[in-house]
Amino acid sequence: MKNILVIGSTGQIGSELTRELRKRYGNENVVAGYIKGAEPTGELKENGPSAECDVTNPEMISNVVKKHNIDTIYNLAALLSVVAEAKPRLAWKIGIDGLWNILEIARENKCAVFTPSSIGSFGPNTPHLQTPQDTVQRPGTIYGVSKVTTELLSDYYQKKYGVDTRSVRFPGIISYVTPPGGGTTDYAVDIYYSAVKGEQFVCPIQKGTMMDMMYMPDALNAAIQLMEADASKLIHHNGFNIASMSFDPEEIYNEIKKSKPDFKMVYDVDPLKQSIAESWPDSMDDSCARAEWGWKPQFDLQSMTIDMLKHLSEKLLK
Ligand code: AKB
Repeated sequence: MKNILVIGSTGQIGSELTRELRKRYGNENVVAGYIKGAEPTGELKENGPSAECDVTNPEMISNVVKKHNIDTIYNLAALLSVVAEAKPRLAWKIGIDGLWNILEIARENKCAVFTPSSIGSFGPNTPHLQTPQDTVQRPGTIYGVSKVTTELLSDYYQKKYGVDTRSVRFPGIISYVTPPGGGTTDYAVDIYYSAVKGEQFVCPIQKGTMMDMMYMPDALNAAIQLMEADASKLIHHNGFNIASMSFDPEEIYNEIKKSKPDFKMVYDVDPLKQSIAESWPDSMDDSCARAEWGWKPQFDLQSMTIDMLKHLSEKLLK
């Protein structure tokens, strides 16, 4: 039996991950952790337990872990890449001081911990094509610095204290449920909203800039499947490359145009987003995740676009 705590349960990934975990493990066994000002509402609040859980407050987390007898923590508290550049100290406080708090509590209470890393953990001198699992990681953003530290600190707790830490490097995640906020890959979500609303899309990323992306159902499966994987088969523990599709703005635009032929896109490149995007991989080699725990994505650009347009139309044009 699992007792799970999702920290950051009202965010882009957290809101859907909490729902999926409740489906698989039972509503009452998954606690939706939130911070003041981002309380769960609707189904997330009503279907199962929730608790205030601020990663910067170790006593608060420890009390929640003990009260609910938690054995697995999904730690999704983080600032995304663009917003982190504006608030580097806060990004570190949440991402790293917060992670330290969680790892200490996990050590004391024997919890497994999932803390996502990102394609942002790579930098300009990482090989950009089919980026290998183990390669140069010298990012130039505070987001990247904190993600490399996340991987290393999680590995350290695994080796030194035997805490069962695991993580993947998420690409840009695309979903129609909760919008992301402050990321470099957000354009690949925003473009679908414009297409469905019948508005022209102003793209902040230059034509030809490739980035890895993933549809939310695959991202959720990756997190849960890795946490369920047989530990004896894992050679890596943290920072698994996972990949399903890689495209530039023209490719996603042209895919949407197959269903929305009148859709228009123009460019107004944001220099910060563009410089971050250029420093990230064009495509990742995820063969270690496939070999060690059976990672296999379901969606490509075409099937994701059909599903996104269908669900967003239902949501926005009711
Ligand atoms: C971001 O753009 O900051 C995130 C990420 C790829 O980690 N979506």
